[in-house]
Amino acid sequence: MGNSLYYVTTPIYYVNAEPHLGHTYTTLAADTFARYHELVGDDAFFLTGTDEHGDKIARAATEQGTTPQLIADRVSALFRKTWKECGISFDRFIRTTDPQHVRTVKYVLQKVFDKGEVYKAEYGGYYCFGCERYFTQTELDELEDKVCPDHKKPLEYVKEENYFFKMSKYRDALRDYIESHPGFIRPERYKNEVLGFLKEPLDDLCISRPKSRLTWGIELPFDKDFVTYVWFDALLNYLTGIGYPDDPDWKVRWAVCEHIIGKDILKTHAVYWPTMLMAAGVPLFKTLSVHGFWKQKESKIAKSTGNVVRPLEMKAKYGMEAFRYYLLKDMVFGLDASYSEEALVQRVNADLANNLGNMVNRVLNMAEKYVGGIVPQRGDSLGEVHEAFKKETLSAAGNVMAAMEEIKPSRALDAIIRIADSANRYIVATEPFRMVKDDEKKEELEHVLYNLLECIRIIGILLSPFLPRTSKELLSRVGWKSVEGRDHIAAAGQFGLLQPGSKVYKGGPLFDRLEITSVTNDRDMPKESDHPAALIDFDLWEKLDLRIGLVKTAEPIPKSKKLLKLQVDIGEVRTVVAGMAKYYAPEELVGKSVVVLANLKPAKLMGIESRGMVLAVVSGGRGSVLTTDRQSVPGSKVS
Ligand code: ME8
Repeated sequence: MGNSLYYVTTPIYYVNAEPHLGHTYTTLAADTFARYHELVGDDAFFLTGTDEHGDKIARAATEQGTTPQLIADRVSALFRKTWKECGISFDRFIRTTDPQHVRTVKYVLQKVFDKGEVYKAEYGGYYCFGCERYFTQTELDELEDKVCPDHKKPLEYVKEENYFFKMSKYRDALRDYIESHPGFIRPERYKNEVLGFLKEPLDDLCISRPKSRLTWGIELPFDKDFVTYVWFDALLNYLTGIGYPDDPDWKVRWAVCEHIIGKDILKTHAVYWPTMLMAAGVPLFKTLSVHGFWKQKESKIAKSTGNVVRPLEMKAKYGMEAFRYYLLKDMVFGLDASYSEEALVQRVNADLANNLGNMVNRVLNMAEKYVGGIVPQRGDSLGEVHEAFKKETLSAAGNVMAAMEEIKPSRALDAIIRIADSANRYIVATEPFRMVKDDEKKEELEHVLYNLLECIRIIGILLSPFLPRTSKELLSRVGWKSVEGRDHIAAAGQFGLLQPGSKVYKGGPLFDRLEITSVTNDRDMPKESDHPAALIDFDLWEKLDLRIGLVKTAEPIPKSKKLLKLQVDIGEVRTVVAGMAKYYAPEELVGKSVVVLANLKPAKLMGIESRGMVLAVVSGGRGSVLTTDRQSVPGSKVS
């Protein structure tokens, strides 16, 4: 861990339902893992998207009197927008209707067909349109009536000629693989469940649908009368997402791939998918991490049950940070959890408003009142109580890392909240408010406040994967410039990094206390305090050489997700590296009139010398370059 690659995926969601709580949990969990890996210095790539083909969508289109493509476009855009508004840091949003994906699916189908892994046969059986699959005889034997236990809809008897993948022959190889790779499916209970299925004979898998029944799918490259089965199409998104088969780098990302899924799609991911990969001659992904289900009043929360919890409504009501905290804290990864707004309110009030929020408030208040709003001097070792507090604080980083290694985000949050507890106890034990009255205690008072500010800094760093906005806010209040990657996590394992004399900001309460009756009033916690930026002299302003630049060319920088290389005409043509790759396709920037800080010292970024900086703003998760609203001549001075 640290300085390596990481690749995390969510299931791609069907476009027959709008984003709900269940989708949000998985996507938040993946976001937290991606951010955690970035925190420890890994280069993380995070893929999510939508699953758009198949019977389900074709039927929904017929019911709604529209076309599958229109439904897919609308709902896919809604998922994307929802994740953006929830602050989810995905790197790529994939759609199974993307031409690149269609090519990948055809490529793999042809490959397995050529290897003789696929045959044509007639098959009749009971089919669930919700699950998009036939039920096996064993499953049918377990049902009292022929009704799908998940979708509560009668199974339909379907008989037709189709193509089959020889999945049965991989049963032993898969079982051996799972047994010899302990972390392949986790938590353990799901691994055992899969080994349980594999005790029974495995059937071959029907991988096509005749076009006479379904046209909304990817055509088989070897038979134009059929489209491929939705799971054969959908699962391959994980490979398309990293450029398989054309991008030679796909293999390195693939080797570190972690799929995060809910337990409903365990069989497709733990049996269909690895056997498909074996047949296609592709190595297996690294880990399948499976979480349980959120339930509300004893039913699964999903579209079919009608209990829809919409993430953006929760954000508007309670704030995204509060919603994130509750979901990550109250579900033990792997087990089911029950959802209620009462529990959310209680959890957030207890942990964030009372415990963490009050502690931060008290400390920053004291820093302002007793030491003039700056980081005070740290004293030398002043005794047991101080050392014990430092030790407890420093143990948190290790505990968080250990919990995350075991996919226990809830336990990691516990470890962080425990430091806030311990800071509250430290305040009670040392009573800084009494020390202030005693001149002889000045050094100790400063030492206590220094330690408490350090503790806030460490909490701020450790919270970054879980509560990114709170983390930023805490760090900026104690005046900590953020450090990227490996150095960042290292800074959570050390005391004494805050610079005495630097400014701290008290700000308002970090979290409002929530009430269950809160109604929609677009709130987002934590509140960002209005930090006064340091004032500068006119002289300094005059030294800035800001000019209008015309972007002549823009190109991606290999191996960088963030940077683009631009040639900008600012009266002369300069190479400028800009961190805009997440927000713009290179060609979108070409021809734009931008604002360039021309006299910034040259710097090397990814081996390229950048001479200047393009000004931009990131707001609401979207980046935008600054431009002028009338045509200006390249090189004109901005004043
Ligand atoms: O299955 N609690 O898509 P889907 C927790 N397209 N998580 C839940 C949940 C709940 N109550 N309800 C849903 C599909 N989820 C396929 C996947 S992947 C190649 C294709 C989450 O829209 C959970 O992650 O039905 C579950 O696995 C997923 O949503 C199912 O999403």
